[in-house]
Amino acid sequence: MTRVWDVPVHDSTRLRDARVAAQCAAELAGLDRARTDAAALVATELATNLLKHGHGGQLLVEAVSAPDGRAAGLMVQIAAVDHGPGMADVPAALDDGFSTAGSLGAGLGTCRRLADDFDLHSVPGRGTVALARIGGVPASRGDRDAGGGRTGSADATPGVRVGGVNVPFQGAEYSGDAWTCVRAGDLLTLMLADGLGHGPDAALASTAAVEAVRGSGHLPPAELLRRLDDALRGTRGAAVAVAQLDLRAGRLRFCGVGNVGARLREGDAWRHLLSRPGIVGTYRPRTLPETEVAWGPDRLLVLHSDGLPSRWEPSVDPRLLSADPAVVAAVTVRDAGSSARPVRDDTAVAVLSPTPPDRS
Ligand SMILES: [Mn+2]
Repeated sequence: MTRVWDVPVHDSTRLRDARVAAQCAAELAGLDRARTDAAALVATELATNLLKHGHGGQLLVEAVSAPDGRAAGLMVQIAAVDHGPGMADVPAALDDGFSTAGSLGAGLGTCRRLADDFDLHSVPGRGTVALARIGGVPASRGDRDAGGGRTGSADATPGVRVGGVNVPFQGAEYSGDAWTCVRAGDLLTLMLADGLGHGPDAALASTAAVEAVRGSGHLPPAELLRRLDDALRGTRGAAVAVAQLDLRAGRLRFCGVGNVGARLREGDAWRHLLSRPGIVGTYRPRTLPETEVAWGPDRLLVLHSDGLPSRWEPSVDPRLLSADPAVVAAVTVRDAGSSARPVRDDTAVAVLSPTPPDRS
């Protein structure tokens, strides 16, 4: 089941919770002592940063798959989300020693050095999302310091990255939503499942979907959904979206059942990819038509559960095209929410995005 630590950070008493969350997620991901310590330090730094620069915010910690589709191990993902004043100069903020609050300026630079993946998106007046992933493989730190992303992985997925965030309803331990990504040959399959309702029974349904997708990444989306329909019998059922990118052909195929959202960015325009009514595991639609579109460097795909209001507005910030996909997901959740329209369900957002040229 998707365990998420949702830590509200509005005073220094929560710094310990941030650290403990990272340690628990590291245990779930099977990290060794050194990487567990790194995750705990990054969580503490990002939480401290929320207090110092963001007027408080939210720290989301979970164990996730690697963004390049590598099969090996889970990573600890730490997302710090705030509605604070933002940063006018992100590169300067990432330099060790820089701080607008006058102390602990080494924080973000330290996070970037310790983490396998680090990204920061900040808009003055809107807020900041800082995202770090810490994995168990101490790969190519020298490469990263030289200015690239993580490089040299033999089975890295060229040209595309996946990532997401999962926010349980009312800070619950488990989310009824889940997403995963599997690679089979040239096919990269992204699946997002929203177990009916929320709570543990919803989490059981979405977890069954994640498990059924593993080892089925060679199936086309519609066929995969039929397999999921069998796998989810006996559970409460789920709404499920499947997007499959053929990396060689540059084509994206989509098929969804139930109330799940899918938005595709094509250059400056966004379009909805439509799902069929139904409930995977309970009520299967008679036909499962697939939508097929071209994929390219100006494309971005957002899959989301109905915790996100259906009328959410995609950000037009061009920097998000080159941002870490989990940053895109976190910004989407943050900017779709409002105190006038409280969330009534788990919210998961998973994003497929092009890899910027300097990282591929
Ligand atoms: Mn839901």
